Formats: sequence, C-alpha cells, structure tokens
Amino acid sequence: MGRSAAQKILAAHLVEGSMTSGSEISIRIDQTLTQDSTGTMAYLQFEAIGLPRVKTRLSVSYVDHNTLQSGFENADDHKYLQTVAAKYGVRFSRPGNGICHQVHMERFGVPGQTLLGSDSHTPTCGGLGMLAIGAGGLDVAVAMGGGPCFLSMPKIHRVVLEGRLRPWVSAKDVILEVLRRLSVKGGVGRIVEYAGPGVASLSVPERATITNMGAELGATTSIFPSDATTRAFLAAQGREGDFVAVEADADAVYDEETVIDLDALVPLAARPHSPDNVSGVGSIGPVRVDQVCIGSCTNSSYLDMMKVAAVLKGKTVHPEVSLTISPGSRQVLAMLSSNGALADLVAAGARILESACGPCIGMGQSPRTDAVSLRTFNRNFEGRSGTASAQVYLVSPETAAASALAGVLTDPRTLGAAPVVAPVPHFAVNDNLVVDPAADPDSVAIVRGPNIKPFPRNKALPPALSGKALIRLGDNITTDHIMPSNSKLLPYRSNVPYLAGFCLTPCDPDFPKRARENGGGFIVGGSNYGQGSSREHAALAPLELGIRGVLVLSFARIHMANLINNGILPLTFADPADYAALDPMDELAVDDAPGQVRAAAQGRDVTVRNVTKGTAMRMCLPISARQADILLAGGLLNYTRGEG
Ligand code: MIC
Ligand code: SF4
Repeated sequence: MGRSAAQKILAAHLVEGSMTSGSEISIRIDQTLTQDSTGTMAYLQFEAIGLPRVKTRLSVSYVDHNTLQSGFENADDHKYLQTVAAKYGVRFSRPGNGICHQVHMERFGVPGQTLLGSDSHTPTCGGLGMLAIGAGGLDVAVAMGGGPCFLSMPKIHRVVLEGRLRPWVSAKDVILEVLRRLSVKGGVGRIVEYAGPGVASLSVPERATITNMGAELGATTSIFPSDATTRAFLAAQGREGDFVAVEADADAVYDEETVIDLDALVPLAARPHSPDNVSGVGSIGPVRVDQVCIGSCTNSSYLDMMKVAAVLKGKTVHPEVSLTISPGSRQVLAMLSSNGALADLVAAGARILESACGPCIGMGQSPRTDAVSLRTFNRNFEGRSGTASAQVYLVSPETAAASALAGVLTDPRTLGAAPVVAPVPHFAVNDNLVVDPAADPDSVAIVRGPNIKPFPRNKALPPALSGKALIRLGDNITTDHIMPSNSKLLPYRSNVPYLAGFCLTPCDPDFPKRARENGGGFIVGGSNYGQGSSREHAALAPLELGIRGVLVLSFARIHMANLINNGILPLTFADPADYAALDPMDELAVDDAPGQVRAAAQGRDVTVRNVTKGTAMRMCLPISARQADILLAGGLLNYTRGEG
C-alpha cells in the first residue's frame, strides 16, 4: 500500500511502535528549534539532563518573543540563551534576526527531515515538506539530547486543493476556510496533508502560512509535498543542495479528506474570539477599525509584505487607524529596504516594528479599550492583545491593507487590479546574526542573571491524591488563559514562582490564592482544554501551585503532553454527566494513584471519588506504559534521570 508524504517521513524516522493510528510511536528528530519565551526553560531542563553537547543534526535557539527589554529580565534571558547555546552546540539567532518560524523556513528547514520546536507554530516548516512538530520545552530538551520524540500515531487528513486562488484571495483565506470547516478541535490527533492540483500554484511562503495556522486546528502538524516549487525556493535561498522531493504515492490511503476549490474562495476573517469563528469579509460588513497589525509567523514573508506595500503605495492610512508592520525576518526587511517598498510603507504612515513576534504575543501595541483590531496573525483569543475588551479579527495581508486605508473592514476585491509580485530569483542571504556554537565549549561560562530561577520539580506519585476542585471551567480554555502572556508577564518566563501568581487569572483572579490556601488540588475543565501555545508554563505554574490532576472533557495534544511531563494527571471524564454534576470546591480523592496509573496503561479507567457528593467518577487516562512510568516518577525529567 502506498504512503502519504507524512507517512513516508514518519516511516523513515521511526524508532519504535507501529504506524497504526492511535498507537504510540517514537521518531528520531533531526532538527530542533527553540524561542526565548519557552527556550530558557528548555535549556535549564537540558542542563538538568546533564549531557555535554546536543546530539541533533541541527539545533537553533531564536530570540524573537521577548524583545521589549523594559527591564533587565529579557536581556538576562538573552544572555543566558546565548551562552548556553555556545556551550552545548546550538546555533543562536540573535534578537533582530527575525521570527523563529520565518527564519527557520528561509535558512534551515530541510524537506524530508523532522523538526521539533518548543513553539506550537513549528509546523510552519511543513510548507517546505518537512515534518515539523510543536512540543513542550522538556520534550525538545530530550530531543536535543538525542532522545526520540513520542507521539500517538495521528490519522492523516488529506486536504485536496483544486483550481487556483482568485486575485485578492490569499493563502490566509485557505487556512481560514479549513478552520471554518474543521474547527479548532478538528485537527486533534491528525496530520493535515495538502495535495491536489492547486498545490503547484502556491509558493513555499504561502504553503507555510497554511501549515503555520494548522496549529489552530489542534493538528499534530500540517505538511505540503516538497516539489519543483520547493526546489526553486531553496535555490533562491542559496540552499538547493538541501532539496529532497517528498511526495505522496498515488495509491496512498488517507483516513479523512476535505476538498477545497481555491477558485471559489473569497476573503475571509476570523471574528472575535476564536480562529474558527470564520465568515466572509463581505458578509461581516464595514466594521470600524482602530488598529491594523501586519506580521507574525503566519503572514510576514517577503511576498506578503510586497503585496501590502503595493496596496499602500502613494496612499495614506486612515486617520483613525494605527497600522503596524513587522517584517518576519531581517532578510525580508533588508529586501524591502533595498527595493524601496519600505519607503512606500513608511510614506503611507505604517509604524514599522522590529522583526519579531511583537503585538502577536502582546509585547506592545495593545489597542485602546473596546478597539477593533485587524491582525494578520493566527490567534485572536480574548485578551491576548493585552487589552481585555479588544475585538480582534484575523485576516489576510490584502484585507488588512485595504482596511487600513478605508478605516473599516474592507473586502480587498473592491480595490481594482490586484498587485502581482514577481518571484524572487535570489533572496538577500545574510546569516551574520546567527552565532555558531563555541569551538571550545569548556571556555564558555553560562551567564545566569537574577531573573533565571530554578524550575519546579515534581516528586514521585504519592500513594493517594486528594484535594479540592479549585475551579470549574468551560470549553476551549487556552494556554493564554492558564498562563497568560503579555508585556508584563513574558519577561518572567524563566521565573515560574512569580508567574504562578497569575495562573488562570483571566478566568478567576483569585485562583492562585485559593490554590495556595488549599495546598493545591485539582482543575476541572470542558473540551479542548489547553489549546493554543506549547508553553510548558501552563503545566509548570499549576505544578508550582500544587495542582495534582486536571479533569476535563478533552485535552489539546501539547498541553496534555506537558502535564504528563510534569507528573500532573491528565484525566478525561468517561461520562460527561460527572463533569456537569461537579461543583467547585468539591473534595476529590484518587485512591491508590500509582496502582490506578499502571492499570490505566492497560486500558482501565481511573476512579476519582467525589468525597463531598459521595459519588465515584470514571475517568479515562489513555496513556502508554512509558507515560505511566513518567507519571509514577513525577515527570519526564525524573524518569529520564532514573529518579523519582
Ligand atoms: C504563541 O503564539 O502563543 C507563542 C507565544 O508563540 C507560544 C509559545 C509561548 O507561549 O512562548 C506558542 O505558540 O507555542
Ligand atoms: Fe510569535 Fe505570534 Fe508566531 Fe507565536 S504565533 S511564534 S507569538 S509570531
């Protein structure tokens, strides 16, 4: 039987397990990437593993999230990251070089290889035909140490692209359409693989926009084939030697299929506050706009920026609109500056920001109270912009630029002829902000400023667990709710004790206090709990507060893995009625927790007693024997070091 592109890469990297969907497999990891907001923790954990050097083919450490430096904290983190990279054999992409996913696609991604990144949008490099997966920092630390990556073998969902995009309709509209159809849960347990005649008409950066935002489907990853277009892109980056063709066999069998007719797509927008709340721009109507932000790892390529520059050239941004533009990499910025497009953007009134995540992660540019903000980004979760009452819409660069001029949400097709951007024969390659690791690692002293604090470590699973259900949450709770990130909190990503004081505060400001007063306890939630970011802090902060288990209707993949890695029980209700009947502050107990965890690996349910109500709840804990051992040891680090 033939194989899909993703299955081929998985098979070529398979270490253990059988590739039948749902069973645990482990794969060899060729490359890793980290970014600063998750990287500090990943490298502290790598240090705790105790190896002298990374064992991957390539590991890159980026600084792109925390670049405001409003105090010493960010800069402390940067210095730690630079010195730790030099010592352990990691290439270091300095602040200013660009957003990790954009730079990795331009300079490092290799078709057919595997990439594990401590950021949920790592699948961006799926646009190059790479199997690129987002994970928690500890999983990336283990991969840097040469350990395989474990995952539940996903189903393969084929998305067949027919036809060709019409003028003014762009790759962003393709992924918004996929989100409209499949929802933010639709990709859980799946790899989304793009195929069909429409693929050839999409450039690598356009494909990367689509695979990037596949993270919002909850998918394990998304991938395009590596074909002649990929070869041309790599050649234009001076890397043709990295090209490998990766294509599905004609007789490959898929678990599911969606067909999208590119010709029929129109400009779309995700309305507040979820990336799958998608409607046609035309049908939403001329909503008044206060802010437009163009950039982020989804839409900040040279092609995107050139389209925006063409729309804005010779015009002026609407007086009520603040327009920010963050080119995704220094390469993009350099090319815009040498061909004059940057001058067009500046002349039109755009505020040019650093090549970094910036407003996408709430690092500056929070809009005014009740503002409408149009963003070319990938997430519009409530409060993520830094302004709790802001209404954020996710749109394409074309729609963003048209709306910035009009001052209202505008369908770009009303602007006349669409700009045509000529393909680039040679990108401006300059890797002088990528620092090579030290040739003599012994000479490198790792610098730890006062912002670098030890991370919390769990202990072996005790014989019994008990505590109160400290909070009862609804569906689709994001990691931005569990561990908010904004310009005030992001500087503390290497200081979990401080961050823990903000855990779940967007849902309930008193949660950390209550957790501490009760000596820890349990979190209760609905479906798709923990969607969004890969941040391990969404498990580390609860650990710091003494949380022993999380009881929900269903989990998002990376968050569930992060809970297991930190020794916190991730339990799902076998009977949703038990979720409905559970009240906050009910006393819960798990008797013989180690015995029940071992039995769970054999497919048995876990019983959690509701002591207050005098009932017993059946919970599922679908884990492998290896994951049971991790939970018994009190987390992956203890397990890896043979402790716990
Ligand atoms: C995000 O987009 O939410 C982030 C910030 O890039 C996160 C990583 C983090 O929380 O540091 C992600 O997507 O994984
Ligand atoms: Fe950065 Fe935003 Fe991309 Fe996350 S989604 S990596 S914050 S640009």
